[in-house]
Amino acid sequence: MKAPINPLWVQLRVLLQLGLTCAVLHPSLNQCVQAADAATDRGAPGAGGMVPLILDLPKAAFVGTPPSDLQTNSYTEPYDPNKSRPPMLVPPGLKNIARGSKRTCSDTNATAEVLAKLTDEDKDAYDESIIFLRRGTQYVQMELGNPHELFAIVIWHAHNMLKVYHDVIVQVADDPDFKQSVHTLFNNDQDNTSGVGVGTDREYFETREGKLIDAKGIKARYIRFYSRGSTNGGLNEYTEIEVYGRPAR
Ligand SMILES: [Ca+2]
Ligand SMILES: [Ca+2]
Repeated sequence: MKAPINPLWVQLRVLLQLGLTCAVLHPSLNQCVQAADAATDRGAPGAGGMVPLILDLPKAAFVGTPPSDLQTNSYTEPYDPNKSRPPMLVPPGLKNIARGSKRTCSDTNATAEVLAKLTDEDKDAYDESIIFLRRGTQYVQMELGNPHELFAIVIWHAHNMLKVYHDVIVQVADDPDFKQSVHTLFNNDQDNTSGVGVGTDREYFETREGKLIDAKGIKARYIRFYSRGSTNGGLNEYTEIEVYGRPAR
């Protein structure tokens, strides 16, 4: 004789099946994301000989949504994990010229060894992958040696949790003191608390995708990256910066 079916057991079995389905789906979803990343590698030249920018993205470090008490500004882009970034088209043959740059920083405690982590290709969200700079408005600066044409810049501050960085400003110039031919490529300091100028760009949540900035082929020898802490604290963090460009003709 069959034992009577316990309704609690039925509910438990449904939950277990759902859990298994998610466990099976999850790695396949991840593979889809990886496949989408790799697809850009095979991008064929499009109109005008431009090609999709190839980016090697780190693994996501978190899932979920921002806590309800996270203080953002009216000019912060809402967090949307389902929104994928469209590929950026760039001229073919660009290199990550940040790797060969000479790096300096407004925080004089940051040694050359520490600053080397900005371009060591480690973009993971582990503590040891992130460098920590002093509180307040700070910048890291790259000297490219000779003038270069810049097309794309990608910044990963820290994607170890959902946070929004303040006063993210990217400027280029022809001199190390940023007095000659200064151009602002990105500025989300809309209340000008860093005093570099009123920005018109939006704040954004840090993710594994980093922040991609279109530099539109501007010629420059120096690049400066500002920030002023995040929704998670006053310290300034960086994981990696990539700059795609080529020597100016
Ligand atoms: Ca790094
Ligand atoms: Ca600000």
